[in-house]
Amino acid sequence: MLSAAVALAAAGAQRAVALTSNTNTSIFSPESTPSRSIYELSLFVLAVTGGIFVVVGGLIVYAAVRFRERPDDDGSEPPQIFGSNQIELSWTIIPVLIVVVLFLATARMIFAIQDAPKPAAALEMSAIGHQFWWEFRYPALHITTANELHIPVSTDADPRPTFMKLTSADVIHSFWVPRLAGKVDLVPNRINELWMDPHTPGLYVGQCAQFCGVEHAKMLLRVYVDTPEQFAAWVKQEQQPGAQSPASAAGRREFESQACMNCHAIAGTAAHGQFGPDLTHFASRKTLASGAADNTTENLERWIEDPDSIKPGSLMPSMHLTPDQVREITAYLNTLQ
Ligand code: HEC
Ligand SMILES: [Cu+2]
Repeated sequence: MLSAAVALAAAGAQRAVALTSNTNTSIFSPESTPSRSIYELSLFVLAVTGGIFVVVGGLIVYAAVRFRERPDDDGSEPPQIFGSNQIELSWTIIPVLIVVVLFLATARMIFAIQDAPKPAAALEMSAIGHQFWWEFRYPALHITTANELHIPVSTDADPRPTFMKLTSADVIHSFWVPRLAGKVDLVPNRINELWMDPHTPGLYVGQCAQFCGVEHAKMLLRVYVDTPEQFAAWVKQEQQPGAQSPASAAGRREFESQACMNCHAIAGTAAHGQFGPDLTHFASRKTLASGAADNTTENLERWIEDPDSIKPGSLMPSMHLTPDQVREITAYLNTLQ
């Protein structure tokens, strides 16, 4: 009985750890140089403002206690003092100095992050925001993918930072994976930049941080930081056309004869649409529609039947397909590893 309870508690704790380690979006556990600089600056600002809070709060408490009303008070006002150059100068100059220090520390850090040199081994790629999903392109590697970003781990021995250019196809979005880098907006007709050099492989999550329409809250981000071997394998896989089995030929025909192909691209097929996510390796993604649901057969069928049942207001229409058509297309998409 007791051991069962202990086992249950342990399982619960393990699950909690698994959940927090996968969904940690705390700026207080940085894993990359820019986010660490931001974290250190935030501690400095917290220390300065915390010090001010303690001094001001302490003086108020001291004054309230020291000068409280006592039974033997005669009820008269204490002596009133008007004008003191010394006091007025000190409460002007000290805050100005504090603000100048905070400003300089922040400006120095911003410039240090922006001016970081780009090593030859850096990975260059770009992110394009869409309502309500992310497009990721790696021009030098000839890869286009969506929603789940893969980048290599960067260590002191083998530095491979990722330099990202950001823009938008429609409205302003914002890329924020708090453990990896500061928040950077994706603005139409403008290219912003950010870089990150994650030191530990794993999954880092984030989300669109600028309200961009009804489904903004379901525009999540997953960044997989791969070991060099994993990353090389991922690149190799992405450069192939999606594996397809003869058994899914009916689904492929269906996909190519519906409007799907006007909005989606699948390398090696007639589908070259650009409006929606590239589906060439859709089955290798863990989630569907920018993290709106797990990528399972059940969810995928539901999505194809009626995207709004998972993401109300998404820009993919329901195509009113028959259950057979949905099943065939789902089976086909599931082969796109
Ligand atoms: C009018 C354009 C349009 C048409 C037609 C369309 N889609 Fe989409 N599709 C989109 C958009 C836009 C998204 C992204 C939605 C989001 O995440 O908010 C999407 C997302 C998806 C996704 C999820 C992709 C991912 O990476 O998570 C799948 C799968 C998908 N569509 C399959 C289909 C299939 C199958 C058809 C045809 C039956 C189809 N789509 C027709 C625009 C379209
Ligand atoms: Cu957005």
